[in-house]
Amino acid sequence: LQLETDLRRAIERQEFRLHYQPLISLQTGKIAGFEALVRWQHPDRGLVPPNDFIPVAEETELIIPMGKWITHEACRQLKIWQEQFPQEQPLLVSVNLSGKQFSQLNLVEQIEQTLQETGLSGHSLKLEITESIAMTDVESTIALLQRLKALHLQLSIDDFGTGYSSLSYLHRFPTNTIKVDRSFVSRMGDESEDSQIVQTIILLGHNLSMDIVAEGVETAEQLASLRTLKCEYGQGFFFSKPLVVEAATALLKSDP
Ligand code: G
Ligand code: G
Ligand code: NA
Ligand code: MN
Repeated sequence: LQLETDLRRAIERQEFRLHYQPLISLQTGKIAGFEALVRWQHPDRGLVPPNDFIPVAEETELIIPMGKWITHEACRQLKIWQEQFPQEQPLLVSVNLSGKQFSQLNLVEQIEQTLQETGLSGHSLKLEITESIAMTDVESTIALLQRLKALHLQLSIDDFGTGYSSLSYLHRFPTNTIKVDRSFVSRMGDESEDSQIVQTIILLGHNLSMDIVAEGVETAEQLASLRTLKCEYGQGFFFSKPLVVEAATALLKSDP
């Protein structure tokens, strides 16, 4: 209950911060964009990680105003980076949606308004929903994803491989990207079962015309295997941990 009170106050006092983890194109080695990850700058407890407050924010529906702020802030910051670092393929930002947000009635209108207010193109915003959320009510998922697609957003299935996917539905999702869960990537190695799983997910995604993001890339060996498997993007500590804005800006400056 104390946490709930604190969370309410944190929204008013604007105590949330976004960290940005680079998304790397495995073909070029360049930064293609960032995943925005929320943290709570608590006055007494310091920087609180999302796993310590997102579940309570979900239960109390405080995730709705919080999520609105997160999307707005990520779009605002990305617009600044796009102007500072113009490139042929513009930088994109990826934002995580919780289950409660995904069933929020005015989600599409809210995102449309955020794009208008920040001047960011819908093409540059990617929304991540977990496989479990996507599969909860497949018909409403498809309907909602289609409405988001109409705003030109990019859509991603997060933590793929950890939930129950009905493959017969996957091809009906108008998603651009599958993110391979880091539990598979971290156990990749020569002839390991997990390498085969990653390979299978990549082939499946490509057959459905989706790009693949491998999360949790931590070693040069994992990177080499993923490149051999024609995985499009990678994210993970091998490239960079999530960064504060200033550090991400510095990284963009030094990106070849
Ligand atoms: O950043 P970190 O690895 O601590 O994130 C832990 C979990 O919190 C991840 O599952 C991540 O998806 C989730 N998370 C991080 N930022 C956000 C956010 O902005 N919104 C939601 N809904 N979840 C987030
Ligand atoms: O559930 P989700 O995929 O959104 O989780 C993102 C979280 O994963 C981030 O909070 C980040 O801190 C964490 N993360 C990112 N890269 C790595 C990595 O290479 N290894 C590990 N162990 N965690 C990572
Ligand atoms: Na994610
Ligand atoms: Mn994930």
